[in-house]
Parts: sequence; C-alpha cells; structure tokens
Amino acid sequence: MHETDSTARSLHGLAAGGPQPERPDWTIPQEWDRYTAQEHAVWKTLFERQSRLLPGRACAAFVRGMAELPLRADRIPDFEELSAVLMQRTGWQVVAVPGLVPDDVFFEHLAHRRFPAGQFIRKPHELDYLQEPDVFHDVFGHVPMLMNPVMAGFIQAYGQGGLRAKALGTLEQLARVYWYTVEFGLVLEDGAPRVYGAGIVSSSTETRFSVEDDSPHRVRFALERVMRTRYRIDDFQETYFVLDHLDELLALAQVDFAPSYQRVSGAAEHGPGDLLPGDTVLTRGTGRYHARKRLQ
Ligand code: HBI
Ligand code: FE
Repeated sequence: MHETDSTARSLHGLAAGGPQPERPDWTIPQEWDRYTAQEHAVWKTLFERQSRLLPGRACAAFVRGMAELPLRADRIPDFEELSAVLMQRTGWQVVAVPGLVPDDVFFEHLAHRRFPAGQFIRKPHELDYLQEPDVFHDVFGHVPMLMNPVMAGFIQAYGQGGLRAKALGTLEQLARVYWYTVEFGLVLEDGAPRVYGAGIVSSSTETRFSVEDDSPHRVRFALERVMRTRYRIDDFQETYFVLDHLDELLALAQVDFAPSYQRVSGAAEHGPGDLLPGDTVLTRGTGRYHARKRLQ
C-alpha cells in the first residue's frame, strides 16, 4: 500500500485499500460505451432530482456553468465532450479515475487544471449517500463551477498549495479550507445564502438543509477560523461558511497560507458545531438535527 494512499483515505475517514493503479497518475479510460442502461438511469434519476432543486438554491455561477456544459439528463456525460467546452472557457479538463486517489496525485492533477472524476456511478440503492466520489458527485457537483474563472483559479491554487502543505505538515488545515469552500461552501446572493459547494449541490437532502433548515449555523467565512474547524464527513455539516462574493476566492488563491498555518498550528481546534466570539453569524442554528441524531 502506497503511503499517501492511506493518507488520502484517512482524511476521508476511509480504510486503506482499493484498486491498484496501472498508470502513475491513476487515470483510467472512461470507456463511455460500457456504461449500462441501468447506470445511465441512475444518472437520470439524480440529474432530474437535483435540477429541480437548484433554482433559487444554487448560486448563479453554478446554474450558468450547468447551462453551458453538454450535460443532459438521459446519459452519463462523455468526459472528452465536457473537456472540449471547459478547455475553451477556463483551460480545465476532466480525466477519469477509479475513485479516491492519493493526495499528491490529486494535487498534481489540480495544479495542472485536470479534474479527476470518478469513472463509476453509484448503485441504485446508494442514491443518497456514498463515501467515494463517483461521476455524479464529481461531474454534476464540481464541473459547472470549473466553468467559472474564479473557481477555476482557486482549485488550481489548491492543488499547488496541497503540494506545499504536504511538505509543511499542514494538509489537515488546508483540507478544511477546501471542505468548507469547494465542497460545502455557501455564498450570499441578494442577501440570501446560495450553494456553490459540490458536496451540497450533488445531494438533494443537503441542498435543502444547507440553505433552508434552521438547524445549522451559517457563519461568515474566515480563513484561519476555517483552518481550525473540524468537519463532519458522514453527515450534514453543523456549520456552513458563507462568502459575501465568489470573488473572495480570487484573493484567497493568491495569498500565502504559510503565516496562517503558523498562527493556527499551536491554537486549539474547534468542533464542527462551535460558535466563537469572533464569528460573524448570519444564522445561529438550533442544532436540532444533530442533537436528535446524538440521542438515537
Ligand atoms: N481523490 N478522486 C479524488 N477526489 C478527491 O476529492 C480527493 C482525492 N484524493 C485526496 C483528496 N480528495 C483529499 O484528501 C485532499 O483534497 C486533501
Ligand atoms: Fe468533491
């Protein structure tokens, strides 16, 4: 077992294991022709369910990226077709991988504007939750935002920063930034929170929960606050961090994280549901959802 492979999996809370790569960059052929009718049907179910939910909940950049990509309900997309459109717009490509890949392999792809997308699709009995990123999460969730120049630059910077953070021993702190932005981020539009995070937009229950439920906290995004905050991998987030504008990611892609790593390294960590004195709280959550779960 490759050492970094177990790192990738442990950050995601998964046991080590999984397929061995044939290529050092872990890419595999998508083999679009081999998807079965049942697999296309799973995509269609998920695609139609999410498409109905997104108006008024997803941010404008997501809706726009979606409209401009060759994505349709009735078939799993062909990565080459997606890449042709993406490449024109932001210089990104989509490449197929078997699932989670080692951190350094992941970062290397992102640093070169290649987005590794799971080649497989979840089974019909796993529609609502799965641990490894599949083609629905990766393509429906992430690719529309890669049409946005700000997000395109931010994710590339994350790849470059990942390689540095690994050397500095601060991967955990950097991964939290990715988690609370790229995966579970909200952004204000006309004063209301809208979703841009891929982990949310690819989940029907969390799409509603993140913007409508009174349980979670919604707190203004702040870099070092987020670096210190643990997250939940197996359930809805207890706190969502909210940007005033997507352009904040532009600045974030340009700042050197090293001084922040330095400041947070000795500091206490925060739990996923903690509110802190320095927070700008947009919505103070009731915590009802997670409190009920703890009693079960
Ligand atoms: N691999 N395919 C894939 N997708 C991810 O989101 C991913 C990964 N490997 C590592 C990883 N994420 C994270 O551990 C890093 O972002 C820290
Ligand atoms: Fe993701």
